[in-house]
Amino acid sequence: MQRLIPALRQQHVSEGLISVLHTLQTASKEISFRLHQGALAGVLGSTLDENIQGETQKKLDVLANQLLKDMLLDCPHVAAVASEEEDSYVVGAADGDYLVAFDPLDGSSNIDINGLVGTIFSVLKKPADSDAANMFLQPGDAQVAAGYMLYGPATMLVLTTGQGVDMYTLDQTVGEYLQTRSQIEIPAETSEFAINMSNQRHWQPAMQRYIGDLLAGKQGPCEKDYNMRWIAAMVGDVHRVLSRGGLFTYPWDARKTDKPYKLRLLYEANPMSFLVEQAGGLASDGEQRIMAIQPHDIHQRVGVILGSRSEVQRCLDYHQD
Ligand code: AFP
Repeated sequence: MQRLIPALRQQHVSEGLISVLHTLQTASKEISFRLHQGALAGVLGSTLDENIQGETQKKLDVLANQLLKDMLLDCPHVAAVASEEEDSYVVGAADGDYLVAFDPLDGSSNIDINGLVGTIFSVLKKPADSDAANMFLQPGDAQVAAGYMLYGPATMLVLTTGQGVDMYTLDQTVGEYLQTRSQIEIPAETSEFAINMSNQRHWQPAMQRYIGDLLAGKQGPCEKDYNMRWIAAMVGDVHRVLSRGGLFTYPWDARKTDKPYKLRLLYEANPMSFLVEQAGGLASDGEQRIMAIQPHDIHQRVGVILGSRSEVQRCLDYHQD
């Protein structure tokens, strides 16, 4: 099985970008180790602090964020980083040519129940012209690499540099990511969907109609029975979609008038959309491709409908009607 760096060189990825990706995978090994120590590492539970999202920070959120920030800012190719856990971006190497946006530990609410969590990352080129304040505000189509590390029974790295999606599994005996699946293709059809059903009464009518028709099964307009999964960690749900197909959505809902969306564009929706499109799926906010959205803020949130092409299109058709 091929190791990560030779596989990236075989794809003619630049040495600068390889250096950034190598830094990310190195940080992930430390995060994986601490997570797999669980309570023994004394890092479970919450801090007394809140992040800019107004969310209580878990100890591992802070640890993962600090580790990734320190290591990336020590990489000569990284000009700046943006993190879910940081109010604003943090400047790195003056002549670095890459920007890295990341969610250090997606699925934090799963940490204390030993559930799936992961690190999501998105890599952009530092624009030559724009002023520093707006350098991260690039559409997802501008990404040069994206992926996630999934800290599950196996620690996995799933990655695209625009040449398809490859999956690597961490061989704990030698501390190397080895390629275990390459050129992932998401099945166009599926009978599996992922949504937090407890929000059903708060969705827009189109999503209520769509999900209602899925639940109607064989006797309904979809003429087949569906299964449902909800990991409450986007990284776990998207990994299932990449691995066997499915539709994942976190749509608009009316619970908080000032915050109708949950998922963040720059370091959740865009990187996952890059992976899904590279694997032959669709990723939309309900009206347009997610990667076509022009960001206005590094922490902006967006609706997400992604996965198997035919099923996402069916959902979008309900939103067109
Ligand atoms: P946390 O990181 O705060 O646990 O949120 C995870 C997440 O952003 C995304 O990974 C999940 O898909 C979604 O939120 C789960 O949200 P609900 O807890 O509302 O189901």
